[in-house]
Amino acid sequence: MIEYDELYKIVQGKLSAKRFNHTLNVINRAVEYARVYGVDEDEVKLCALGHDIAKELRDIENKKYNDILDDIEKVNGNLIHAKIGAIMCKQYGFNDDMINAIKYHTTGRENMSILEKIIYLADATEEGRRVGSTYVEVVKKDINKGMLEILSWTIKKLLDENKVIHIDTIKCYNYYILNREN
Ligand code: DGI
Ligand code: FE
Ligand code: FE
Repeated sequence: MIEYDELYKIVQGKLSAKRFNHTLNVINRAVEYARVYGVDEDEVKLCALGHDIAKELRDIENKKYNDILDDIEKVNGNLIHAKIGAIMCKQYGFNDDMINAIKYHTTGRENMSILEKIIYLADATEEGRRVGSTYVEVVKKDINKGMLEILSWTIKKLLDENKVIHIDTIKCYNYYILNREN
């Protein structure tokens, strides 16, 4: 697996200062959650560092990956980067759980691992996220409640903006509705 410092330089080289700063904020938030939930901090840090690696690829580079994208992903700039980022991180030696954390960090999915949830939630609740960051304490108290709150907020926003909703986003939301304890 790639060393943290090596990936740091690669990611820094691919992202604008603003997006890289977001990535650093996600690392900090993800480490906070990893400590609460007893998850391997080294894996969490690498995933957080790599999660948006493909966010600013040029269209021509994205085209190379057209075959692996579904119809919704092909037309939605926000969704493409997670799938392509997962492929790139596989090349850096990420294990399957880490690759899935990158792959599903935008939509979520049913039955996520604890690492997948931490990356999804750290991304949504880093300190630069005006609304998202208000959910930090909820996440630390009950990670599944945190997932439901963030998904519900995201889907409402997508509806308000008449955006396409990916099936994984819906499945993820339904999963937490059907499995909630109260
Ligand atoms: O890459 P980031 O901006 O850091 O964060 P992200 O990967 O979570 O992507 C953020 C955007 O993706 C956010 O504005 C919500 C949007 N998103 C999440 N699920 C869906 C979605 N957009 C569409 N169109 N459909 C979805 O199902
Ligand atoms: Fe992202
Ligand atoms: Fe992000």
